[in-house]
Amino acid sequence: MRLFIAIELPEQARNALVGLRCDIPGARWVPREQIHLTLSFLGDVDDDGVTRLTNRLSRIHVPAFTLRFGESGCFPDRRRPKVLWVGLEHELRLLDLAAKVHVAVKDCGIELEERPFSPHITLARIKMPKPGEADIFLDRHIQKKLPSLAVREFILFQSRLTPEGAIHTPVRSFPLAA
Ligand code: 2AM
Repeated sequence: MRLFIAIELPEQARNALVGLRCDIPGARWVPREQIHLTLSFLGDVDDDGVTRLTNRLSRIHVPAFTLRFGESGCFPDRRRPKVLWVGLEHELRLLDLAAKVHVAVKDCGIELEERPFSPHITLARIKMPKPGEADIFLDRHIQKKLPSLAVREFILFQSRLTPEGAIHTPVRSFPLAA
């Protein structure tokens, strides 16, 4: 199973993020129902690995928290904007949760890219970006007010790749502490 671990966003937040879409040639906007905050991308994991992982993830203890949106940006940079995203303020409990998820995944023998966690929500991908193409998106974001989000759980998702795009299905959700 191709897996990733993420925080699902409430409808209201997803609607607000959809409101940031703008006309950029070649941009593929993430479908509204798929907008999420990735904590960790695992790739392919076998059935035994999934069982170990769900046991291990269910032992993570982090209290529920609230997230506030931060600045928007693009990867790798404005000259080559391949991924357009909205960032989140660096809430300590989010960083704690991401670190604990990372350790749990590694404890299960699953290899991870050793990239530092950079909290962001991907809204669009551009295959062949041109310099400055994301500027309209980055400017639009400055003018909009986004709601804060209450985070009460994190979710292990399966991602199936199809010619029409990825299909994300929740495998199991893990409630945060009250
Ligand atoms: P991101 O774009 O928000 O960083 C599910 O595929 C999620 O896992 C994607 O939305 C992507 O989140 C993240 N991800 C990280 N590395 C990935 C990779 N190598 N392949 C696919 N998705 C990856």
